[in-house]
Amino acid sequence: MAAVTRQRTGRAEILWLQSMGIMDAVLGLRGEVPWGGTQPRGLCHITLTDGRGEVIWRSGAPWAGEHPYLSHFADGMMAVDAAPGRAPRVLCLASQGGEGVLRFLDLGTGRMEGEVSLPRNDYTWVLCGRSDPARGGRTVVLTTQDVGYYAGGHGRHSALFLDGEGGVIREVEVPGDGHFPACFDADGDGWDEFMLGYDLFDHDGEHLWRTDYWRRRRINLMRQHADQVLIHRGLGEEGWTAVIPGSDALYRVDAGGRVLWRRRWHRWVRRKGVAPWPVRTHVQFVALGRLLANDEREYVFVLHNRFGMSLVDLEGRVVWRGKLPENWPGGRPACVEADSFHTGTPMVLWKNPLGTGQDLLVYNEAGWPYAVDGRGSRVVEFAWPAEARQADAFRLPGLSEAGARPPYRPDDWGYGYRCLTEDIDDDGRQEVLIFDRRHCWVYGLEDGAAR
Ligand SMILES: [Ca+2]
Ligand SMILES: [Ca+2]
Ligand SMILES: [Ca+2]
Repeated sequence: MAAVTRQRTGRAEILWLQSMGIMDAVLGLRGEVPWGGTQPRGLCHITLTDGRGEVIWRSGAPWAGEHPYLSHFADGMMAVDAAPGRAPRVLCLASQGGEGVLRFLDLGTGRMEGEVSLPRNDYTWVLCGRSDPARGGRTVVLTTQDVGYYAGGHGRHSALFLDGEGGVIREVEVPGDGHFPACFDADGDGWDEFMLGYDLFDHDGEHLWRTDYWRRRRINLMRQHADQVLIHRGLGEEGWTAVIPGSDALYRVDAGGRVLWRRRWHRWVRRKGVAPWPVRTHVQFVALGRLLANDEREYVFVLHNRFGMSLVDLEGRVVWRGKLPENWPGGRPACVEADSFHTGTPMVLWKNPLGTGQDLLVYNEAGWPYAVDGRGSRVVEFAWPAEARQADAFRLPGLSEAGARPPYRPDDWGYGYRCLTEDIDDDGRQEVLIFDRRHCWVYGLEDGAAR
């Protein structure tokens, strides 16, 4: 994963994490790699670079294996904390001998300042919020990713509330929590709250409320976990709402936990010789912004787990439905089947790149990224660099024959690309950073043309 910080010098710097991701990424493989145990454990290598890619420091040993390593969902395993009156630091989830740990590093030097043992090894997200802000206090919240469908899973979702030094405050059950929990000041008092799935928690882990729809219903962890909590504050509006892709439905929830609307979709399954039948789409991820030209309203772009995409307005009305195509200008690697990706962060918002007020979406789930508007029209293409070709570079042992699939998801082995949008040269306009495990390519717009 990669994360941008400005906490050290005020200028944009990028933290790069090499990690196995959740539970040492043994999920789905039942602890074994098919070619005989070359998958290492406990990889946690962090590099800080400046906006031009110059290395400032490195921490831990980089991956040095002959073959690619398996990494699953490391998207939220690192956070930066800049409490007033103290040096900024990096918080990172890792594992040590198969046990979960939380590490604290000095952001200035990369030096490890401390490490606390965790009761579990399936935490995937680290959040750091303000607690007792007058004294620079912090609450650290770790959430799990285990809903019982991975080998070795515990079958329940929980979150661990820690103080700023890693001391345990309490552990809470969060049955509907999936990915992308939110940390924000929900009531404007300067202390941060945490929305984990359909539940809002106070700074000390006290449960404040559950979204009303789920107060008297039982959440099916497979079908109804919240894959994302997107907190939205409208321009000039007081308060906030949450947009939650909840697996089989999309919700918009107000600041009191009331569902403003809930929308579901279906798609038709067609098999030879039988009548088509409908199944629910998996509402997996959303992005929110001013996504249409000459329209100041905001819209929600919905990804249905590669089965399609929708655009809805803030009232839940569908404006557009379609599907963004795959894009492999250098040729699709043989083992990557169309639609096989299922990345944690399939899309990022590109704020006002054209200077018109309209936002674009950089889509990175199906090959080389490109930028679209809210109706899926391709607006910006990023010039293809020859070194981005992955067909042979990522070949795995035993998979030399064309078309062979690697065990588990190809993107977990490094196929495909990830993206970030950030103003890394401080000129007031966001650049697009496209990266894989070897390279990062930076794109910007100058008078509407890629540079
Ligand atoms: Ca608060
Ligand atoms: Ca509070
Ligand atoms: Ca810039």
